[in-house]
Amino acid sequence: MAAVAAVAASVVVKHTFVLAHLRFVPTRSLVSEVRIAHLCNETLVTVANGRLPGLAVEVTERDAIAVHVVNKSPHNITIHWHGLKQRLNCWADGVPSVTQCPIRPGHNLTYRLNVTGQEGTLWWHAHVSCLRASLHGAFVVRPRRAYPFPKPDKEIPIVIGEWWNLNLAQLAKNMGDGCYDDSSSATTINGKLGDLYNCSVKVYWILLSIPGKTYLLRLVNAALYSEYYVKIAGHRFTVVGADANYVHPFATDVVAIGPGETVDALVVADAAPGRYYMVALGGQAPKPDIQIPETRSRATVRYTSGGGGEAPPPVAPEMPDQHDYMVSFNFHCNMSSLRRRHPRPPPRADESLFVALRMGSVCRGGRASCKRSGSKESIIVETMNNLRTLPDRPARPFNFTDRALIPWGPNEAWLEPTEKAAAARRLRHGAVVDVVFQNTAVVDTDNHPMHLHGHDVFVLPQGHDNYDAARDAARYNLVDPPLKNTVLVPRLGWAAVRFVADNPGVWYMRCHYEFHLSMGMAAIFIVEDGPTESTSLPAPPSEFLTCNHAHRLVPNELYLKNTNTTGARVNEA
Ligand SMILES: *[C@@H]1O[C@H](CO)[C@@H](O)[C@H](O)[C@H]1NC(C)=O
Ligand SMILES: *[C@@H]1O[C@H](CO)[C@@H](O)[C@H](O)[C@H]1NC(C)=O
Ligand SMILES: *[C@@H]1O[C@H](CO)[C@@H](O)[C@H](O)[C@H]1NC(C)=O
Ligand SMILES: *[C@@H]1O[C@H](CO)[C@@H](O)[C@H](O)[C@H]1NC(C)=O
Ligand SMILES: *[C@@H]1O[C@H](CO)[C@@H](O)[C@H](O)[C@H]1NC(C)=O
Ligand SMILES: *[C@@H]1O[C@H](CO)[C@@H](O)[C@H](O)[C@H]1NC(C)=O
Ligand SMILES: *[C@@H]1O[C@H](CO)[C@@H](O)[C@H](O)[C@H]1NC(C)=O
Ligand SMILES: [Cu+2]
Repeated sequence: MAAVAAVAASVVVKHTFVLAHLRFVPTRSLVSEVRIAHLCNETLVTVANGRLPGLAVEVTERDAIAVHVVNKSPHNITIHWHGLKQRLNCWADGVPSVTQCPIRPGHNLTYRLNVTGQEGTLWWHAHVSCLRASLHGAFVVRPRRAYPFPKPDKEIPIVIGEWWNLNLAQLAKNMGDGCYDDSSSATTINGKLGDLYNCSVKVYWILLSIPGKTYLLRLVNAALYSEYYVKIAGHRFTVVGADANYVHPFATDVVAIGPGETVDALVVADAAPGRYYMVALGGQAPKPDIQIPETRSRATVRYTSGGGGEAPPPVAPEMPDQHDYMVSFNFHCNMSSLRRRHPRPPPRADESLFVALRMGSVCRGGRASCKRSGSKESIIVETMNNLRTLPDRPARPFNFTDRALIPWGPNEAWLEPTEKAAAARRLRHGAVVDVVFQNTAVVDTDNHPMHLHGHDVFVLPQGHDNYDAARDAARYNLVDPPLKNTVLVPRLGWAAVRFVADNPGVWYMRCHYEFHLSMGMAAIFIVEDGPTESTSLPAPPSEFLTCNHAHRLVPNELYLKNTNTTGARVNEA
């Protein structure tokens, strides 16, 4: 009876996404939500339903959702439902050539989704290289019962993104050709550039705060390139969730959010009535690493009783240094899961992987040897230990976080050689898997937001420098580690995660910096079927059975037959 009641209580939410090409026309006046001024120029972008960001999908936990995607753009498209666990439903995960064939121009596809046991903020985005910069939106899952904190008076999605003057298909092509010199033209907050850019809407009002009320900000970082530090002058955040899992509430004046991450934070409108800037500042590794121009945008928070024509200028927050990566490290270390809502991790792992995240280079034209260290003879790639089977450890360990390797140059050329390979690893159903992601100083020293599809991971701890099993495994938090789908692996440090491989299917694990992904920082976990029908992956929907009507797909083997993943592997020669 309980099961029947649960089904009866859930609602089928239906959405239609019409993907189209829109030309944003420069204008200096804010006439409507869609006529946005973008840096005094016209750029052709692909968007859903004519909006940037796209529609926020809003559902209640346990709803069934059907999203009908009609592709009227000239590109092959898939839509990934970022962070949805997609239990027994990897077919709707939206990874081209891994779980489905892309939706070709003029074609359409219905994604059938369920959200069970997840509450908070997720998001959706195109899973075709750089097009996700304009094809994305929030995916809000409200609780069926109550929030584990006082009910907010209002909820506001805040999607941080990037605007590119460069055509996004061209950007993807440049990356495919080994060119990583492009950088975004502007940072956006809910698609708006704010008042720091030319030809932009002079002011973007983000809230109309009513004194004393509590607002739930649902923050999403949809950017291709940058982690962001977010502050609101005169206000503090109480972080209550991340990646659609509740965290033990903690107060902070700055939110650090990596690409692919989401953060739910309460803000009380308790400042003096007036106007306050909300600023999103892109963080980056300090010199001598290669630098990109500073990225920053701002919106204005206004109280209903404040801000008339002659009002004083908005108060600006004091932002951290864009190079102070400890802001991000501290923020992420302050997360722990809300114990009354989430389970403890299993006490021990069945399998342990040590994955060194690093760059390398491959010779152009498939040659065996070439000049490295930035020579045109080689292409820079990203690697994850990579062998065809994603081995347990890197083939050639080195002092991963040796500062002498910064900046990139001839002194690390010997570490560069790698090869292209597709990295996949089979996992037994129910296996408890530990992955230690070790960041390295080879070529650059970015944080890496590592995103696993189909599962949340417990972030046991993170630390600086080289992981030391004898010392660090003893410090694992097995009581209340936060549950995430994207773990930010700190620069010159490491993060250890644990997950239960209980969702049969083919699941992507990738870095959420788009240029790192395009350079090959991706691998596949193939989770085997369990012993019963209810632990086995059903057959794919009939419309998924063919790519170009060429070959029939077999569950769990789609990836192996049809991969175009470009994981690189360490050359052991
Ligand atoms: C507008 O875009 C074109 C083509 O990308 C470029 O040549 C031109 O410099 C841009 N103009 C401005 C004002 O940014
Ligand atoms: C779309 O993908 C198909 C393979 O599924 C390929 O043949 C075709 O060239 C692609 N079209 C575009 C516009 O990229
Ligand atoms: C979706 O595709 C089917 C089969 O190709 C077609 O019959 C139908 O008209 C399409 N629907 C829309 C809304 O484009
Ligand atoms: C989603 O849930 C509904 C109701 O429980 C069920 O009928 C449907 O098959 C589920 N869909 C998927 C894709 O799992
Ligand atoms: C705005 O335009 C002026 C004049 O063209 C230029 O000097 C300035 O650098 C531009 N500012 C930004 C932020 O692009
Ligand atoms: C939590 O954040 C504060 C700053 O808000 C920082 O001082 C502190 O070190 C952080 N705690 C941990 C465990 O990192
Ligand atoms: C690794 O490099 C760091 C920083 O350059 C250095 O402090 C440390 O001693 C090195 N460790 C080993 C084992 O060589
Ligand atoms: Cu990365």
